Amino acid sequence: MLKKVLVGGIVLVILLIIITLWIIFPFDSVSDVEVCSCTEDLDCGDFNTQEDAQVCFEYCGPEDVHRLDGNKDGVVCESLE
Ligand SMILES: [Ca+2]
Repeated sequence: MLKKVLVGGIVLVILLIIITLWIIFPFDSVSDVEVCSCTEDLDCGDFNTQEDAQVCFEYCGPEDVHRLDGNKDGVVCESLE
């Protein structure tokens, strides 16, 4: 009887740990690969290609959080082309 309660308690603790981990690291964060940081201040120099900068701009959009599009034509970092 006591053994059953003990096993049940351990299973409950393990389940609680798994649920806690789910809350801290949700599954979608694994599949939702971060293209770039939208909070860090990035410049065109931080990207290897214009395409990379463009993808980041669209990912963080619609605001130009990194101010990569100086002339506001929707194309960022023309200098990298
Ligand atoms: Ca532009």
